[in-house]
Amino acid sequence: MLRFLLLSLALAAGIAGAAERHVATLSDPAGDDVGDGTLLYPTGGVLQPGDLDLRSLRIHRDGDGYWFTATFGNFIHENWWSPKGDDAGEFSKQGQHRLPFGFNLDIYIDTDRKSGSGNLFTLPGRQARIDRRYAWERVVVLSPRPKTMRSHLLGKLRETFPGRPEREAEASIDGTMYFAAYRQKLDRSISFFVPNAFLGDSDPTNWAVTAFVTVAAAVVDAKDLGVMQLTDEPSSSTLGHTSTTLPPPLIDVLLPTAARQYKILSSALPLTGYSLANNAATDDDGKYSAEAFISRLTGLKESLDRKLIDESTYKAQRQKILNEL
Ligand SMILES: [Ca+2]
Ligand SMILES: [Ca+2]
Repeated sequence: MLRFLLLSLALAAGIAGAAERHVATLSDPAGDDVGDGTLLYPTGGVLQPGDLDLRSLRIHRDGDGYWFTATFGNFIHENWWSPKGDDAGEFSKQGQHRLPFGFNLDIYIDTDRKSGSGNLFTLPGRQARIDRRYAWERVVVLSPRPKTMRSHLLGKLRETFPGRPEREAEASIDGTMYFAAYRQKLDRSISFFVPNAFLGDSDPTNWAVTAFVTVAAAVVDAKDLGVMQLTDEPSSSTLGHTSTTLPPPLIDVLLPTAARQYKILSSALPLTGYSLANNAATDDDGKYSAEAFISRLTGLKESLDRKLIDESTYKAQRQKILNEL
């Protein structure tokens, strides 16, 4: 109770913002909430264009930590979902949860700005990799089910390394991943708090962030980890697409232009982000580079080493990448 009270106070203080300092405001175009440009929304009409259309990400800080504020195209509405999904497309409220919002926002933070230093993988279910130039040290995840996400990841670690002490497994997650549990919605915006203890003492004006929005799905395992996946035809519980190859299930990537987002996602290029120092994204509109190619293979190997994918998936995906040469 005391912890809750203190956090409530922290929230109130953050919103009041007496001593807050602006770090950066990064903008994203309107109307690009279609991933690679070909995504089709689930049937049933629960999710509407604009709901997941990221417009800006603002970062500011106070004495205790950082506030991230994401603004979307539409009013952020509650969602109902069945704990195990609902392929029939019938949303009975019986046995369903009410969620405060229906999306996930992953923010991968490159705190040292050294190319290739840090992680290139993204959390399970995102089906994407991060460009070497944005290799990250910390990831902040906004999800309607933060605790469940963390516990599924922890379960996966336990399963992979059964002899490992529990504390060690928890520390390996909590040192690099933060599932934001304290957030406030206001119309089209949602703010969430990340403590200094997690982000360390690096200079935030030197960071770069790679961020994207996915549709929240029931967090039933560590494979999709709460991200709605794609099938060729959309259903009530999957996204569809009209591309010739299966795009990743990312709805909106934080980038200065829609063209760059479509290019990256349709070419399966590693994701790039925004540098906070100059409010710009690296200009990577050039051709498919050798570095991007190596980054894809490295990211894939990393996923295998971390037991996020199995050997057969690794081999199949590796072959797919090699075939593009
Ligand atoms: Ca957008
Ligand atoms: Ca975008």
